[in-house]
Amino acid sequence: MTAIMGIVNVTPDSFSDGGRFLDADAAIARGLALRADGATIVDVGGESTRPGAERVDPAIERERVLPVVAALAAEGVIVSIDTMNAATAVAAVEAGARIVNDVSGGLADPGMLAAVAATGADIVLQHWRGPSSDMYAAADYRDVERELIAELQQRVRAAAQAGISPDRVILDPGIGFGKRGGQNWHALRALDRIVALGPRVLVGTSRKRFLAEALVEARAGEGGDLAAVDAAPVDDARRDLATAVTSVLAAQAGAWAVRVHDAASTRDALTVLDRWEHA
Ligand code: PMM
Repeated sequence: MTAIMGIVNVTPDSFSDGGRFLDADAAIARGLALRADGATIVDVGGESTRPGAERVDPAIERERVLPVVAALAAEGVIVSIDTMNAATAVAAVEAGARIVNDVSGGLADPGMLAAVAATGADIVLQHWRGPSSDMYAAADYRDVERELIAELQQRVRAAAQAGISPDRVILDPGIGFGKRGGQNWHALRALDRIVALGPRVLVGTSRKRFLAEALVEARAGEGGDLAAVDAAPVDDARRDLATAVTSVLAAQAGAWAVRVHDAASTRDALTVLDRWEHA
């Protein structure tokens, strides 16, 4: 069955949990609660990648994440570290993380791939075209699906050159990263072809803006007011329901894991899929 990666953002400005888990103890408790709800992996991040976000000092990032990584790993949780900094990745693996989740696919820090190669950890290579501070500047595609696949293949080759074999690689289409609303649906349509590349595939749609936009558009009808997404935010319950549906679709396309804020709703949805497929 497709695995669930639960999200613990240890940041003051994350768009999804608004800094509620800044305190290390609260973040650890959140990680354990995610496991109880069905997450077999917990992804710990100390730097927001929200569109428009500025970079965080790597020392502050490490201060935020390392106690959480160490405590969750000591509890037997499979921890992944969400970072674009090689030094943070290495320190987190030393603290017990088994997966490095680099949303830049090794592009933000030129030392990342070699550093991870030496640790023996697995690495998530996400599709990325530039920093969050200028996220949509690169959202210019002729053919989203074709370009996405070519750029992911390029990252697999770069990882191999740095000494990371494809069986240690997890590919991610980078939903919301350098992609506007509709482009995200095209990226998801390419999932089965991304799966066919060989490495495991992770998909992160959880609570993202393109889902909220779709829900608002559907209610407003054609020509609906997209500014309404900001004016009357789609609440987390509705976003989690939409996320659970995308989790099922990703699982059907062959995804190895889905990255979510609410593990319980996605676990229920994946359980229904499992019964459907194995009746
Ligand atoms: N999305 C976010 C952060 N990290 N990592 C991976 N591998 N895939 C994603 O889609 C992804 C990520 C942004 O979402 P958040 O701030 O709600 O965690």
